[in-house]
Amino acid sequence: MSKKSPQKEAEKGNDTTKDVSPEILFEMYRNAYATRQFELRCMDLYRQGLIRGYLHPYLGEEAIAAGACAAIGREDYIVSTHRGHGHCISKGADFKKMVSEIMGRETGYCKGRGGSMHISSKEDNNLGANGIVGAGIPIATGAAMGIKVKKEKKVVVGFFSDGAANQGVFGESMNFAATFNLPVIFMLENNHYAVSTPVECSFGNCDLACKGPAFGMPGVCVEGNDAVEVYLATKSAAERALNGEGPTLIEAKTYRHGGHHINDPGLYMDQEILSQWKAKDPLDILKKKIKDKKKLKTVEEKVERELDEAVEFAKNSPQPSVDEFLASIPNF
Ligand SMILES: Cc1ncc(C[n+]2csc(CCOP(=O)(O)OP(=O)(O)O)c2C)c(N)n1
Ligand SMILES: [Mg+2]
Repeated sequence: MSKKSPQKEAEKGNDTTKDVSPEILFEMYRNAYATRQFELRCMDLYRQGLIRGYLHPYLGEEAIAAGACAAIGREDYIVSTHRGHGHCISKGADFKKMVSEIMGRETGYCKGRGGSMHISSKEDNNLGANGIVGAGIPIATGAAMGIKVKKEKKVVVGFFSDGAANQGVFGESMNFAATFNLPVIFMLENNHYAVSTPVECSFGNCDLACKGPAFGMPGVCVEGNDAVEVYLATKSAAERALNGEGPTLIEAKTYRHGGHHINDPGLYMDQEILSQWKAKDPLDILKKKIKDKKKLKTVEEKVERELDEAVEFAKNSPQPSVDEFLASIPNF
């Protein structure tokens, strides 16, 4: 199994921060910080028994959603995954509705019926998380086909990870998108694991960006812990798509900061590699690129206040009504 130093991998390339406006840097930091804090609060709520089911933290991967969503417009679409809180937040989701949904409360995005893996928000053009690995990829492709048929100037970013890239539907969607020149960006979050299976054990070629040209589209590999790199790659892929030049595959290399889900201690993870990735934390990387440290602090405090309010709101929200649920079942 290869033990390439992620730090060395990250050190390649020039500093591209000058290509990004201070407003975008702040937007990305706000969303990455909010995601980190959101996940920590959810993990705490889970351990208190206030969240049921599964919880897949996005800790360590925050820069990908923050960078990609900052590069597209509100009118553009995203499709998310089971590890989707960062995608929702970065696309503009409401914290109160998110926490409520995850806690199974009536005030949540799906009235508490969906939970962590089924958040979608029409108002943000977030077509939804998905508990079925890989299932978001054809949804993103279909949405892009819809855009093309309606002759709209929009783009779709479909997020998924390495495990999903080994599903058959990945190849079918990539081929379909390339054949019909669709405005879709396949955002492959290569966090190096599908549950406990490392990419080295499930791919003959671990540089997953190579799958782009194989299907007839560019394949770009970026440092996924650097929001600026993700932003710039997404921006140029979006321009390509909007110019009618078709889809792009972006492989953003990253690493989970823990196990697959909250109850997985991740004992199978190589601790040396994990600590190397933790040393290049996405929030620290972004923070270093922002000069106005005072404003950073203000952004952090505002996010924390809003998240605390959201948790209180969700705790005080009603559980879904059993009568309404039963009434929704035909012939019950
Ligand atoms: C079709 C399908 N097969 C298996 C599972 C069980 N499962 C849930 S998450 C997961 C791993 C997904 O790995 P990856 O796509 O790399 O996403 P990551 O967890 O790394 O974000 C598996 C196998 C599932 N939910 N759906
Ligand atoms: Mg993965």
